Amino acid sequence: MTVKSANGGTRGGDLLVSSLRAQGVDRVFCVPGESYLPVLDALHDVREEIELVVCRQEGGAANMADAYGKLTGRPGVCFVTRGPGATNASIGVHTAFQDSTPMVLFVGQVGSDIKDREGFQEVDFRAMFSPLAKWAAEISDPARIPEYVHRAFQTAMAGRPGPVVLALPEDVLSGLVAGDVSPGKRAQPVPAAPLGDRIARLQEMVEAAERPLMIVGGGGWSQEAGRAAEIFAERFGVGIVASLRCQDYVSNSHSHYIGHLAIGADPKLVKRLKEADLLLVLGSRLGEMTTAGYTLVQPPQPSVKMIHVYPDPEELGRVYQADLPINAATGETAKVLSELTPRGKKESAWLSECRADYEASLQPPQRGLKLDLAEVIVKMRARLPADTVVTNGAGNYTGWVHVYWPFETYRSQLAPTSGAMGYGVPAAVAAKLTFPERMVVAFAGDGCFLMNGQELATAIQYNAKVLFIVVNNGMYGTIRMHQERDFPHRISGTDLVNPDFAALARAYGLHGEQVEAIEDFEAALERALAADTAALIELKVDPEAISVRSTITKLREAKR
Ligand SMILES: Cc1ncc(C[n+]2csc(CCOP(=O)(O)OP(=O)(O)O)c2C)c(N)n1
Ligand SMILES: [Mg+2]
Repeated sequence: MTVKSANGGTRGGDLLVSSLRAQGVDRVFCVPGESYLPVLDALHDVREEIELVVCRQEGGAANMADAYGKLTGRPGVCFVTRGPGATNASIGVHTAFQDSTPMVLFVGQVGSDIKDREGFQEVDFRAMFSPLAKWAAEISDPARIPEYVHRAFQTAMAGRPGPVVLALPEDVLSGLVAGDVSPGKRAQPVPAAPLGDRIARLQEMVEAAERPLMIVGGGGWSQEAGRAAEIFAERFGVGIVASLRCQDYVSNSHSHYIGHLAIGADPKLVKRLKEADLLLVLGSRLGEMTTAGYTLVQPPQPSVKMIHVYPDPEELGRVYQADLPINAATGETAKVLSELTPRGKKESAWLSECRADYEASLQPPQRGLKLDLAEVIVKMRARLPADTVVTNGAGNYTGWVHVYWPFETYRSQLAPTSGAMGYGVPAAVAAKLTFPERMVVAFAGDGCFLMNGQELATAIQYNAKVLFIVVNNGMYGTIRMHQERDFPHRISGTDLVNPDFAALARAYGLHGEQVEAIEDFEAALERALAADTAALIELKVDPEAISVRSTITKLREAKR
């Protein structure tokens, strides 16, 4: 494929858009800026091929690109303007980095002729994004646009996936490239296969173990990889544990799935983890949240035997010195593992007990609340399809979603392991645009919702029929929980005075209503599902029920 030049050359903006098409890009998320007008102009010519989703804040746009990357495995693309746009978008870059999501963020930049004078909104984006992105660069010559775009896509998907940032000086976008030019080849990620001798050793170690557990997580997964991991677990009698917010990597109804590690993990699962005599860590970094602050598995030399499979060799041995490090893609490794034949099958009463604990944890205790979020989630899960995409951001409300919503299919959960508030609303809009046939539910706390609630306008503009659930407890609950634990009764900076969320939703053009008692929830849900537009249900919950397992009173008493 070549791009024909006309009137003496091809404009940089057109070449950039042709290069995006060469990468198979079908949708880009943006907030416009005068710094990249030639790109917007070029997108006008291909509006049938590339949908331009215009957002209301760059944090929303970047989170949408992250969600697109998570759902498709190909980089989500986002365009923002210079300093103010880039600083707003940086939250999405950080999330994509922590979540190993492929993403390419394009940032407008001042013209090369005035560079380094701190011109209007000028920032050194290479320096700004270097700790947040896998690669941050600035294109200096329009003729090299296809080369940079190809490398950006390749880098975003290679090894441990992640975000790439490319700055676009104005003159590069408006400059002309003479002659016919190639927009470049489509990037092809090359997943590394595990070495045979390592897999043989892995098999020996798994077969020698009495209580082996596999911890799944990280980037580069797929429905097939999850299924392969399940087959291996079944054949070798290995329990499966999900890392923080990776529950949807395997089917939670699978006989070998035993729960997930998260902030405030189920104490029974924590006990099981401590009883395990082998950990097969597949794709997870075993981060701070998954390991309860590096206490469940202690670096640098864990007391339990450990096999660590990871796509980036530099991660192996960085925090954990595993007994058997394996540098390979998780999907490739899962496939190889699923093809192994065990030498004798072990029945494990211990594993059956682990599974029984997990199943019991799905039943919420009676807390005697007028509106118990646990009951709401159980009702929603029963009513909605198993492949519903569930999104959330950060806040204690996410705890209920994680505990009481069992996931069945890969990427039915979009939730930032970076713990970034404001993720769920834009991620849900992007999910609905990516998979219009799937049900999409965004859960958000009252705090979390208002960090990107403006994207309700985007949901309406693009007819993304998302169901938003706002869990209103009148506070930044997570922080209040820590506050009451450390400084009981001394409420400082954690109370919120909220708008009427249902009325706010209606003002945006959504169906909006408020629920205060569990007996009213199901009817409200039906009305929301029947609405012609996106819908929002505000749940007025009791702030006393501060978390899945605790109350404000209990926290205060514990400190006495
Ligand atoms: C962008 C961002 N800012 C601040 C925080 C710190 N933080 C974590 S949870 C939380 C409160 C969340 O409140 P809300 O959404 O109302 O949920 P709740 O805990 O009340 O259920 C805050 C402020 C964060 N994680 N992300
Ligand atoms: Mg709250």
